[in-house]
Amino acid sequence: MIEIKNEKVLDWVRECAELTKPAEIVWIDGSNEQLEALRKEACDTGEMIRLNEEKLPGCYYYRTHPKDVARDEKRTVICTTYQKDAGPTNNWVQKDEMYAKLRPLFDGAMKGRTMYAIPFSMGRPGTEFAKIGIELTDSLYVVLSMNIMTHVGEAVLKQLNQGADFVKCLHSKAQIDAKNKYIAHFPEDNTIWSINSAYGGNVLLGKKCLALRIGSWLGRKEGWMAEHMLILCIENPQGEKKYVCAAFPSACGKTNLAMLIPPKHLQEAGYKAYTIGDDIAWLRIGDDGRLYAVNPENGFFGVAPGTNSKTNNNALLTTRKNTIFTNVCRNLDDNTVWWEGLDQPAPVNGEDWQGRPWNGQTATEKGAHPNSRFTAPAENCPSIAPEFFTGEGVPISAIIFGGRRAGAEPLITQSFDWNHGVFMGSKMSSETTAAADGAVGVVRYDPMAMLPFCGYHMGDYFQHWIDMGKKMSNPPKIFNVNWFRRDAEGRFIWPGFGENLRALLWALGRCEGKAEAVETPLGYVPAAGSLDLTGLDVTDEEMQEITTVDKEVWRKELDGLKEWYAKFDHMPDELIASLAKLELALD
Ligand code: SAT
Ligand code: MN
Repeated sequence: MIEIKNEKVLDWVRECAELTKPAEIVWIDGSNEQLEALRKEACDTGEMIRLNEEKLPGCYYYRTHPKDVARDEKRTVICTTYQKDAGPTNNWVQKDEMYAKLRPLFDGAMKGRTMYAIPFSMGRPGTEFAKIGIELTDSLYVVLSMNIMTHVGEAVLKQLNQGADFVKCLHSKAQIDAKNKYIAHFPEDNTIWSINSAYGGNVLLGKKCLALRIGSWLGRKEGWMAEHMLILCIENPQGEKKYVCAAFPSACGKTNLAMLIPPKHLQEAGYKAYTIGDDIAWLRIGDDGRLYAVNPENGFFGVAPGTNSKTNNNALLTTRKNTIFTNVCRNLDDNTVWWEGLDQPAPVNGEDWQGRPWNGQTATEKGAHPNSRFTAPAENCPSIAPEFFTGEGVPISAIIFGGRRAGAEPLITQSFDWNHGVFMGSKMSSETTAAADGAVGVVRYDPMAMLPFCGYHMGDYFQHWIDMGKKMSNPPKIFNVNWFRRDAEGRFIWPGFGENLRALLWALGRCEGKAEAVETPLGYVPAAGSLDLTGLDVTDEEMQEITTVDKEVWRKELDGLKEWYAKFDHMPDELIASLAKLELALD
């Protein structure tokens, strides 16, 4: 391994080691030899289980503490000098106070353990978008997962030795003590401290912590954007490639949309879809005045339940090798994995996500946790785009916002312009999911799907969106979608999954001034007949229901929206104006 000579790095690692007192420090260079040895060690200690080598080569099973199975938003904190910089939607603790509170918890937390130092890059090392981090951790699961999710290897070590700046990420699973769990961000210091959790979103610090919370802070400072968005490439029969970004809250189908397989008749017509990212996009303005996106990650941390050959065959195939499964159900007969919604028979001789005997024929409880996950290399994905491997940005034609709402929000709405699109994002709401601790199915505002991930004052964040719009001569068009409308019986009206391409093609049609639309108070919705419904089992009445704006419903929504806006001590004038315009249009 290349020896680290960067004094700043060495000083910081020494400082963290003095605090956490590990028995030894091991640097991770990303070599397969080292990783193989660590995988073996993780299996020897029982931390991980090696799965069936023929059916799932290179795959491992991992289980977290039953109370440590999702992101913990209550324990996620933004620590700045002044509260005004964290804003009304973040948990805030004054940064010096937080260091003082956390230091005793980290003191000796790694005693008798190994501290692994993982230099990593979000974004391909050396590209314009890339940012380096170093995560110090006492968890082998974190080491092995970071190796899948981020870019680890010599290129990063070389950059550090050339003096590259880095985000300081410190993690200790400590005692997995829920009462002392904190995921603390110090954006003013480029620092993240996470303790007493071993769940992905709380501990793979390159992901939500660096690429979104610290990233959004840096993006505002440096003039770019860090967003909770998938990136998808759609190729038309003429071979033209168009790129879209889409922001949905956790566990609302980003991975499925990112890996969508076009409906048969569109495939036959020559449409193709390619995956660039499924969770995070970093966006910059190009010299041509367009917005360019990269996926800073190197793997997928996807929700397992519900993934099957029909909903997302590409994801399923992605997980057939070199994947870590967390909190799914294990089939003891052939040492493979299973989850609810998988189109394979449930094991009769299984072990549930908590390690208890589980029989798919008699079980009354779930075999896999609803937020059980796979951590899989992006290169495994059959639909991965060549652009993913260059790390250069792709020009974005459309930005899609979307939440999970049984009513109110139409299937697809186009904003009147960029600023109105920012308003659309600011009013996004969605039913909560198992991806975060707490109740499931409660509607909450989740602007741009960034409520849990914006590292600063959300009013300033909206302003940053407005400002970015001003700097672009050719900004993406902005849309809002809702795949989750339900009928009176509670059934989903829109088929979703691959069929969502139909709505995206309408959106791309709008970008080219082709598809027909009708103006409503919320924006433009598809005119009757403008959305391709070939072969779909949706009636005209149902289409009508999901593409019209119910003014009565929206007058009630407006009350909630005003309350939501009132939370902010400042909001861009452009958004206040859009809200007023909506109110007027609903009258
Ligand atoms: O658990 S993660 O935060 O990494 C995934 C998600 O909730 O979006
Ligand atoms: Mn996410």
